[in-house]
Amino acid sequence: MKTRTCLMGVLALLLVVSCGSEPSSTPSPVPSAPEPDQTMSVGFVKAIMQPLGESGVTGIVSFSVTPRGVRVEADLKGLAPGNHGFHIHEIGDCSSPDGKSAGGHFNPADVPHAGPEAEAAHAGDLGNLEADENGQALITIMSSRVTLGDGAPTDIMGRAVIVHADPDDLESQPTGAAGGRVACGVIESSE
Ligand SMILES: [Cu+2]
Ligand SMILES: [Zn+2]
Repeated sequence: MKTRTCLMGVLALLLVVSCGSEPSSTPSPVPSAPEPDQTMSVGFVKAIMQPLGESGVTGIVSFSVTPRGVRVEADLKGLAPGNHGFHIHEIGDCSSPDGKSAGGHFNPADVPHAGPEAEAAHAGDLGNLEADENGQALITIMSSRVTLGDGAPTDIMGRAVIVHADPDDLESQPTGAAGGRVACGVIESSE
């Protein structure tokens, strides 16, 4: 009787131990990180356009990342009616009164100047803005030549947007003969 009680006690102990141990399980795979939403990660990106000299041209240019490239939405006023060259320039410095501090057209691929529809063009070649009779220009441009906030050679964050006095002819080198610079703004994230 004593031996049997002891055996039962051992069995009971084994039962407790086996019940207490966690069932072995295969480790669950680490969930893959969700695709980053680039539109969110770069925040609200814009260039507040300031007049150069006495141009009186002001406005805002907003940037967002889409699956088809960077969307550029410009809303400017104070322009002479007609077309005005519209570019991203290399240096985010609008400090000089003529805007020359912004440097030349943003051109990481080292190719000739052209228009946005051309097979090859400066990444910063956004073509022209057309101002109406009231001097306002509203335009949306999609660019697949630039990126936003990714640190790539094509990244336009921190560079400058320039609006010119004259139309960009989309062929003259190296700037499309677009004349003087009438507004400048640095591309910045508000976050
Ligand atoms: Cu320009
Ligand atoms: Zn150019």
